[in-house]
Amino acid sequence: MRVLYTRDYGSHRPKWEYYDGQKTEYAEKAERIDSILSGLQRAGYQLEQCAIPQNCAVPTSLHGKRYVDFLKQKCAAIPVGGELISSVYIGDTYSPVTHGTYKAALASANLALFAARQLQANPNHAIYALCRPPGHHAEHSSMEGYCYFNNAAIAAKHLSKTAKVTILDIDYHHGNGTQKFFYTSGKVQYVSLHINPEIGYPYKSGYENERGKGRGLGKNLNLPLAKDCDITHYLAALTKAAAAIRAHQPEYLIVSLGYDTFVDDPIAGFDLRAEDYTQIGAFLATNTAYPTLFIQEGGYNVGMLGTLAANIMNGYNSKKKG
Ligand code: SP5
Ligand code: ZN
Repeated sequence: MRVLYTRDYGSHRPKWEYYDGQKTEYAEKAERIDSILSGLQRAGYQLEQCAIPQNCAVPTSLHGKRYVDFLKQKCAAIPVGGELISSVYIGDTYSPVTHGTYKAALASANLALFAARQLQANPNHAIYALCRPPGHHAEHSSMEGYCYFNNAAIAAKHLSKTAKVTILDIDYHHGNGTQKFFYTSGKVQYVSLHINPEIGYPYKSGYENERGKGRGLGKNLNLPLAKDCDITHYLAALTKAAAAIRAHQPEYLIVSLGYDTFVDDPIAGFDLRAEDYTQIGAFLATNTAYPTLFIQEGGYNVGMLGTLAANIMNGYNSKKKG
């Protein structure tokens, strides 16, 4: 298991988010990645810092050029400490634009792309890319839900030039952006476990009857789960996910990995315990044993993230062959 990160995650530090007229502390903190890095280091994993060049690839393979330019220009114009919370291309109240947002988002997207290339070069070594900001809510021309560029989708698009790919999304929230990008694709399958969107963010998508369209028909699988979902129900859903993935026969698996399924997550409502992540890791290594790229998405209990990350990776490595 290789662990890749870039230092640029720290340049995006919004202070506030807004919900139902209330201004609250921004949950998607830079310290999340600090916690994961130290948890993985404590557990004995080597951390590989990747230098992402300033002039790295702009993710116009998926996102609109005007959208990317908007983000770049707004970031350059906004003073340090400022936060733009509402404008065109800003899809909700969880995705403010700050001076350092473009730098961090671009590095996060490029880390995902770099990690995908590394996996192609050496498919036997699973990779965990500590992307921040996260990506799965970001759409073609819309920043949403703490997400600016869709890191997992960018990696999947690259890998799918030569291979069939599955994205398994185990963040607490449905990845509306990722689903949308590949909704008509027969090559990239999207499978997601998440809170029932009737009661949880992003509300607008993630329903069971969204099964894909055209060539993508049958390649989109949503497994919405009830509030307080525990490990028994979670593993039952993962078993359905694994069967669907086997039917697609992917050459690569991308796991959109969120820890907001943890019982003490401050913004979510599942009932998974720290030790359950070891089981999830072991389950994935056993039942979805493809060349795998883990991409960091959500998870907001900063103090516990390091433990949860170490548990899932230890579980994975305990069962991984080769
Ligand atoms: C990547 C990711 O996990 N994005 C999640 C964005 C969802 N943010 C909305 C959370 C809504 C919280 N509602 C108020 C909770 C009060 N305790
Ligand atoms: Zn989430």
